[in-house]
This record gives sequence, C-alpha cells and structure tokens, in this order.
Amino acid sequence: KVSIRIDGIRVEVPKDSTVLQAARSIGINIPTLCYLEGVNKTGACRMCLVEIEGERGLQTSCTLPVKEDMSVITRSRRIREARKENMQLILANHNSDCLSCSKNTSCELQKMCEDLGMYGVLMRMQALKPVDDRSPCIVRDPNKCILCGRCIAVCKNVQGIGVLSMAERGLDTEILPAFGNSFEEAPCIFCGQCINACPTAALTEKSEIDKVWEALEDKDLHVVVQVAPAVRAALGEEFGMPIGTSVTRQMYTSLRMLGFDKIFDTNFAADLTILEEGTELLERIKSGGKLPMITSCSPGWIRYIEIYHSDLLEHVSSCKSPQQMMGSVLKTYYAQLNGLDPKKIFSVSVMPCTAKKYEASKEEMAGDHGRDVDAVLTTRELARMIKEASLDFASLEPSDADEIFGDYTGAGVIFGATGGVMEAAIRTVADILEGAEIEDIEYEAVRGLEGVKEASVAVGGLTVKVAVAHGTDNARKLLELIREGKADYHFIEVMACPGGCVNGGGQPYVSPFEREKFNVMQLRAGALYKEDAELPLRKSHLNPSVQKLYSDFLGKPGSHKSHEFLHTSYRK
Ligand code: HC0
Ligand code: SF4
Repeated sequence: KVSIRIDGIRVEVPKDSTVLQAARSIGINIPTLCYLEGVNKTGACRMCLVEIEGERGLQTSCTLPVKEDMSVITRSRRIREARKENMQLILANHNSDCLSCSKNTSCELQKMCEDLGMYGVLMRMQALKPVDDRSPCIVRDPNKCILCGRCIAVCKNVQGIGVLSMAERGLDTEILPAFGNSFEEAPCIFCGQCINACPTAALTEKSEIDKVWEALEDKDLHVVVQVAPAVRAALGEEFGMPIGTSVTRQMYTSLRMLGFDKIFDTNFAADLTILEEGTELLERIKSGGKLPMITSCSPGWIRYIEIYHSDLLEHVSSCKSPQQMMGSVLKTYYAQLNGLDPKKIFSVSVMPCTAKKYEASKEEMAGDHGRDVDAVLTTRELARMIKEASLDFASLEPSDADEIFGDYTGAGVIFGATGGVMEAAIRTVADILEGAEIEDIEYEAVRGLEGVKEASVAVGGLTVKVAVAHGTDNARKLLELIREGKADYHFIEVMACPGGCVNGGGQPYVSPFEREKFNVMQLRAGALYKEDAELPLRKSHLNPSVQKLYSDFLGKPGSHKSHEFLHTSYRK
C-alpha cells in the first residue's frame, strides 16, 4: 500500500494505482473522456489534469502512478481553467448539434460540459466532414469524434483485431479504418464494441427505425417481431431501472403497443438451435466428422473466422443462428399455418447486437420466401421507439408473448450470456446420450467471465469435452490450439463480444463510472440465469412448441427440411 494526500485527505491505495484511481476511490470523480478502465489509458483528452505539490506543470492523473507521500491537488483555479481551455479546443472541432443527436442525454461530452460549467461558450464548427454510413451496421461521424482513442483500444486490445487507427494530422486528424475504407471493406467484424466505448455519437449503429415504423403503418403487411435473449436483461436500463433488471413481460407489452401483429421470442429459436446443433454434434462424434465443432450463432464471430481464420471453417456448425432460424420458420411454417403470403410478412428482430444487421442482410439468409429477417433493431433502437411512442415503460402491465413461437425453456434464455449456449447444449446432449432425464442441470464450469472456460461431462459412457470463449481475442487462442492439434474438445462455444450477447454492441450505453462501479456483464447475465431457474421447463428438447414444429413441419432434427431452412454455409 501507498499513502498519499488528495486535496488534503489522507488515502491509502494499492501501490500500482494511478492518481486517478486513488481519487475515485474516495469519491473525487476526476473528469476524463479517454480513460476506460482496463482498456484505454493514454491521457489524450487532457481532462484529468492535476497538480502535484512541489512539482511544476499539470499532469494527467490517469497515467500518473501514485508515490508515497505525494500531495495531489485536483481542483485549483489553474486546473479548472486548464480543463475548460482543453474543452474549448475539443468543442471547436465538434459538431454540437446536441438536441438532434442520437446520443442526446447519454453523451459523455455533453455531461462533462455541464459538469465543467461551460456556459456561454460559442460552439461553431468550420466545414463538416462527410459521414461514413456505407456499412450495414456502423455509422462513423468524424464531426462528433473527439479523438479519445477508446475505439482504437477496444478493437485492438480487447477484441485483438485492430481495424481502427488515427490518420492525418492537426485539424484533419480522423480515426477510421485503413485507407479510408468502409467498415465493410475493412476487416471489421461489426461487433460494435467500439460503439459502446465511444463517449459521443462518433460511432453509432445504422438505424433501421424508420424502416420499421413504415412497416408498422403499412396495412398490407403482417409485422412480426422476435426479441433476443439478452435484450430483456438490459432494456430496462434505458428507462432508469437498475442494471440487471429483467423486463421480459413489460417488453412484450411495449411491442404490442407499438403495433406489432405478433410478438415472438428468439428464445424459442434458441431451443430449436439446440436440437439442430446437438444432433449435428452427435452425428459428427458418431461418424468421425470434423471436431471440435464450434457454435455459429454469433455473427461477429462468424465474420471473424471467415475473414481471419477461414482455414478452420469446417469446424463451424452449419446451423443458422436462432435469429435466422426464427425468420425462416416464420416465413414458411408460420405463413402456411396462418394462410399468409410470406411476401406480406415483415419480420423484425430486436437484438443486443450490431452484427445481426449484417447477418440478416447476407445473401445466404434468404429463400423463395424472401429475406428471413427484414429489419434488425438494437436494444437501444427499440428503446428509442418506445420513447417516441410516449410509452411509460416502467408502468406497463406485463403480458405474454404469442404462441407458439413465443414459447421457450430456460435453456433458450441463457443463450444471452457467455457459456449459455454450451450449458443449454449439454442439458440436451447429456439427456440423449444418457437416455434419461438428468436432474442436475446447472453446469457452473461454463458460467462466469473467465476468458476461456473448459469442462468435461461424463455421460452415457462418453466424456464430452467442451470449451467456451468470449471476445474474439479469446476465441483466437482456441483456434490456435485447434491448428496445433492441441484442442481435444468435442464442442466449443464462441461469442464475439466479451461477456456474450448481454454485452453486445447494441446494448444500452453504460458510462465509465458505472462500469467501474458495477460488473455490468455479470449483473445482466444474472437476470438471465434467474429467469432460467424460475421456468418450469429448462431443457430445449422438452419445449412442446419446438416438438410441434418438428412433428408438423420439419420431421426430425437434421432432416432434409431442417437443412433447407435452418442450416447455411460459409464464405472463405
Ligand atoms: Fe445473442 Fe443468439 S444469444 S447470438 O448473443 O445463439 O445477438 O441475446 O439473439 O441469434 O438466441 C445476440 C443474444 C441472440 C441468436 C440467440 C444465439
Ligand atoms: Fe473493431 Fe468491432 Fe468496432 Fe469493427 S465493430 S471496428 S471489429 S470494435
């Protein structure tokens, strides 16, 4: 421990702390725009300036290590003025159209202007630079960028990718993919982690809200919606609820009030995926197929392996993701069942993910019935629609989703957390191999936030070895083991985002202060595990509605029809 003084207050902190961390530990929230705990520590924004008694000049507290007995001043006139001057420089290059900005009220720059008391400062920008909205998922507005570098750090250090960098100099400096390429041309996987790290609206999702309003107003269209597992664990945050609040049944009501004709749940398709994927796994084990088999439901992950490790694509399950399986089933079986023309069904999904927009737009995700999914909204976009419709979300009466595609088991719910797909798969595969209903179904070894998790499950005379990775940098480690022939697993789950979908690039913004205070991923995952524990059915193969889909339409898992509608192939 090291003992220092901050504004006259004695404080003891671990010796590897920075002055910023020491100050925050006693409730002095020194302002920063570039610092992001565990991700970015560059001092680039120069907002966190402090004085050290006996030393000249101001120093950036986020990069300054504590020293025994140092005396720190955090709020002298000199510091306050320097911060304001730095802010003025940032604002001189920032399009401050706050009232009409999608980050209005959740922007860190806006909040800091208020905190610093930047009243009466004239904000004028010279010429606006072009906005890049060429990719299906991500919009980059250089006029909102404050060059904090968080996006660069997340992409490189957390995801292990490194698509973004600074280009040009002086006033022309921009952060963008190499050669000014679009995110699509660049090897970006659309995970959206850079969006979540951005303090302003320089990086945002490509909105499909207008498209969805238009469909809802079109009397000729039958508009159906599915909601992903992780959305329910975070949507409430947009309406002031604590992180980790599950809002499943209010969410259904809000969707009904927005005018969707049927409310379905991606959890249903998650159960369906387990039957297809579990069958594929058992088939590969039996017939000596490519092992380990790797999950295919996270589109950021699929784009990652397609771009960066295409030699290993044979390991990936041929199953479409639950989003696409649901879309496909709705435009075929559901259309038939209800005498609807598939071309008149408009299928919307609400996802915690930006890459799902790309997935839905892929050529291979369509058939004679048209596109599997016509529009994808992020959790944030759904919240915006709810606000625009003036719904008082917190006071909505809970209601249920529509049958039969709104019926799900606990196994479907936990898909949204890292390890959830694996746990759901084991629950089903173990029962099949054992030929009996196993009662102990909580597989703790695959839960939690360790980067790579491993487990072995002995069932029916076979020891099934599995691994789970979240975040592409962790996935890369497993891929390297496979390449070296050192991965003797049967099955691997990969999610592109750290923590899985609960921390997807389309989830509500969490400020750096909240990130430091709460374990956001754990709290959101907790909401899903709780819902799982409370459900009467917790294994995908016991979902009676999925069973009905097979008996009425698909035949059995892995059937010819299943392959036609529920499976896909990959691009090298
Ligand atoms: Fe996920 Fe999914 S679990 S990828 O994270 O498999 O986005 O929530 O919807 O499709 O179900 C995201 C979340 C999904 C899909 C499901 C899978
Ligand atoms: Fe990097 Fe993901 Fe952002 Fe693409 S979406 S730039 S891969 S962090």
